[in-house]
Amino acid sequence: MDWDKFKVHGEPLIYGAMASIVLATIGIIVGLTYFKKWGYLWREWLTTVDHKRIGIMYILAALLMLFRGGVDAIMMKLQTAAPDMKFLDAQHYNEVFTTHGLIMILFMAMPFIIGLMNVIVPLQIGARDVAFPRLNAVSFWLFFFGAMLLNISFVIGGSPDAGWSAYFPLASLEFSPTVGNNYYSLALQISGIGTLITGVNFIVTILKMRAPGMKLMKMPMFTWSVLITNVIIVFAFPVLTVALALMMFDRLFGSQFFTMANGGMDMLWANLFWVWGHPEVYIVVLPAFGIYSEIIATFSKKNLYGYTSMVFSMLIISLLSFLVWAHHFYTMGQGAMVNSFFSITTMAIAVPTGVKIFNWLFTLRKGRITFTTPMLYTLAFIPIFTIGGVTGVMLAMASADYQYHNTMFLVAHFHYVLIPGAVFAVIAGFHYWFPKVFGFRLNERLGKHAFWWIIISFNVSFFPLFILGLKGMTRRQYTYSADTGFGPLSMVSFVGAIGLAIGFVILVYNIYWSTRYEPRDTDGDPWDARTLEWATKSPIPAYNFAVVPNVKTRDAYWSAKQDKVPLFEDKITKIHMPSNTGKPFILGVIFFIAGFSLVFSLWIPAILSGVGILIVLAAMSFDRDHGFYIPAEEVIATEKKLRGETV
Ligand code: HEM
Ligand SMILES: [Cu+2]
Repeated sequence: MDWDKFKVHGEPLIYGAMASIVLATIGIIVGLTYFKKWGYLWREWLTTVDHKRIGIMYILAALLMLFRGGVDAIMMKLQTAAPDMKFLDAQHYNEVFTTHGLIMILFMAMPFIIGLMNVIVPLQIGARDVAFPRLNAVSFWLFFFGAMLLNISFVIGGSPDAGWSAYFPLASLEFSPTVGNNYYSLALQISGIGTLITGVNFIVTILKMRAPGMKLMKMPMFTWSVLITNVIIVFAFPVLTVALALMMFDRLFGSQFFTMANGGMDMLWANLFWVWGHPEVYIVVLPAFGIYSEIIATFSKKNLYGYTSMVFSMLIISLLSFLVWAHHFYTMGQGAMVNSFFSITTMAIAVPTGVKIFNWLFTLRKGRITFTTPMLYTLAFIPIFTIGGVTGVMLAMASADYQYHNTMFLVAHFHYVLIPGAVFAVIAGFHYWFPKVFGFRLNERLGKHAFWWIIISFNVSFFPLFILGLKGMTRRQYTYSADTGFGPLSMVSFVGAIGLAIGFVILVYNIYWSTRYEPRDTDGDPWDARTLEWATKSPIPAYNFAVVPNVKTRDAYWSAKQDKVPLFEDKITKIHMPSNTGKPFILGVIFFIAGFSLVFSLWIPAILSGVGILIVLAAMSFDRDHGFYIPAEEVIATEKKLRGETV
């Protein structure tokens, strides 16, 4: 066997990363053993099927990935801060922007959103869990081990280096001979299957598990956005699955789907990738719209303006998102007719998006606004996202795109869309729903500090890129000479990135500080909010609602508080719960081993783990465990305790 394939040579950076991974692993193992936490970890977390805990694990993993993607970003900014920097070489710069893009979108933004929807959606619709709790655990572990597979590429074998879009022929064996793009095809495949399962699970959950009386048009806006998002997932992800499978065949078994010779078509990859890739952007942005809608309504103390048009504009956006993919390669010679078509569809998306922006503004109008941290992020989102949107319309014009294409202008544009449109949203949602999950708020003063650092630094870091792009600085360019004149603005951009990092550090510090010092609130409704998730106590009991709520209006909890519409009318009875299971975790581990073996073409372990996967799946199918009941007396006791009464 050729051991050399596993090694990554060269840089102190990589040896540093290897050493810290080993140290962190040893640290975790020693810590768990010392505090005797292995059993707790296994029983309460690794085997859990509770949507709230699965959601928390998604969010923790996403925060970890935000750190990793952020370190990648800082490294790139440092390398391009001044002319002729020697911090990263060309190969490493390629690897770093590739993993940065992949991690930020697939392993940070999307799981963060999926984490929030796991925690919140069942509560918002008055359900006790998702439709298929065990499948939900499968989704999480496939996502998690897929993410881990991509992450180890940095220290074992080398990372993918052909951009997050992995265009062929660049990503083919011929031009990218390291195992990096094998990792790409397998890590994304494994976590992508997890996401696809999530899609099915949440569509069924939202369509079938709503509390009695909650008609579709009475659903909270976040739930609507999640429903539409999961429909997009179910249509978009199979395309990725197929594209990645073909990529794997090309790279591992010598097929010629995307090669330039023997009848292969490199543009087939670009098309398949963006047929998934563009809807993917909406998969992270639509739930963000949902989060902002909830926050704006809550902190303006008003009904959301234009509910119906909000729903319809999301439906139209989801449809259009599948009709715009070729705007990513206007310059690849597809002709004026095709470019015009995609130009028009792309610009059309601005219309429903504009409808939403105006609806938010009208909701704010004459509202009694409170400037909490989540509300501040929401208010900052509106103008910043609009800059992202307007530059998007500029890029949508095919002929003008010949100028913008592959420049820093594009990089500025999509960060102006994705950071307010996904990152600010998950941070806002995180601050907003944190007290629901943990029973205390994040500190507002620290929260606002972090907010100002993040918002100002974001603009300092990314606005200069618009100018640099128009001056001709290309993206994915690892260095430049002083006479290009790119130096000063690149330095400004680097300083902004450092400011962003400081903002995130304050945010994380806030979590630590608040855990220790913030006063606990057991009331469960600290913001005087509107939707059903606030009708349970905090922290939320395992069964969510002792009695299933009866919904009569939109924002049911608000009308229960304002107009004394009764919400919980039934008697407490025994509650059915699913039992925990270790199989999804084991499945994830075996998928990881299978993926790793395939990356290095180790056929025997690959086949064995393939058989292992089938065995676990069979075991899951024949599982006769139908869950258990919590007796009514126990529910009553828990409820009393949560209300602070003695039992
Ligand atoms: C937190 C601050 C961030 C900074 C400082 C940052 C910085 C950068 C830089 C320097 C590049 C490479 C530009 C180039 O040379 O082509 C880049 C690319 C990229 N970033 Fe970010 N980024 C940040 C956050 C994000 C987030 C939150 C996302 C997505 C949700 C994201 C998605 C991407 C993508 C998709 C690419 C393109 C990768 C490629 O060319 O293959 N970034 N970013
Ligand atoms: Cu697109």
